[in-house]
Amino acid sequence: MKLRRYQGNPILKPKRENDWESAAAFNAAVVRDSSIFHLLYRARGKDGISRLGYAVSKDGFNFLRLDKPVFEPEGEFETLGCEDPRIVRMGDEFYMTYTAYSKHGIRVSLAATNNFITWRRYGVILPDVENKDAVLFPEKIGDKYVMLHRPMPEKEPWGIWIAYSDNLLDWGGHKVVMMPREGLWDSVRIGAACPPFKTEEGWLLIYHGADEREIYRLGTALFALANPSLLLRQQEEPILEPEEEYELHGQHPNVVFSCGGCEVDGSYYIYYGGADFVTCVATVGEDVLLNSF
Ligand code: BMA
Repeated sequence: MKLRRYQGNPILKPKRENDWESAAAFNAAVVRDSSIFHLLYRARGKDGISRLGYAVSKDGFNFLRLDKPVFEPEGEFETLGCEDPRIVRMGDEFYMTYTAYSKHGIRVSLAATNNFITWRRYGVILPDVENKDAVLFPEKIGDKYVMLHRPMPEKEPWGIWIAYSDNLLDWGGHKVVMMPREGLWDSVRIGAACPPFKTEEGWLLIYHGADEREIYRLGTALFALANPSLLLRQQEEPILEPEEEYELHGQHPNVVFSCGGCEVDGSYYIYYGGADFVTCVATVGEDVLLNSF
């Protein structure tokens, strides 16, 4: 089972005329709300710093962009940029986890909004360790907020961990839930891509994996609904791998890397970065994906 690429990819490219997004526009988070697609993308500027840009769409393929970033580095943990946003809706708020990058290292941070323009910032939520690829589950499970994240110890392989919280700020119960698989496409490091989708069969996770040759692909796994630390099934084959020109060549060759997806009339729309340079989208029927496990 493979995702179907949109023929008009890439849907966002860097814009020369705007310094802040002139080097790359990739790795986007998405939320679909009241039939509008809200896309927050990682824009890299001439200065090498990442900021977040905002685009909206009625159909998920054609986007209108703002000319200014909506989220910019702030404070000592973001001096080198804000990267790779992931968003979930909980109640009337949208919560965004993202990577704060500075001389202190790479940290998971949190912010919230209800309009994508103004933000409440909570700062670093997983202190003291190099860490990224954090996604929140879109609802509390057994009275706790739940997150998947990916610590980066000195030696690989790097796997996906789970953590729990009462207030979204203090996290505990950290435990490995999935590790890279030797000899396969995800042998060196893996990390959550989109926030998990709730399905009848379990929490569907789309994740990225890299191998020894630094090729980034996307794969799928299912976790138990009531106990999301329990890995039920994992597909052996990737659902998307670099093949097209815009995935093979860019800032980092051979990369498909996703931070967001949404459900649209029985399909998943998966947004992904091509070669750390442009934003693309690919789709799949929800049944087709679930039946492929
Ligand atoms: C990861 C992140 C992503 C990037 C990917 C491939 O570690 O930095 O932003 O897309 O590597 O280069």
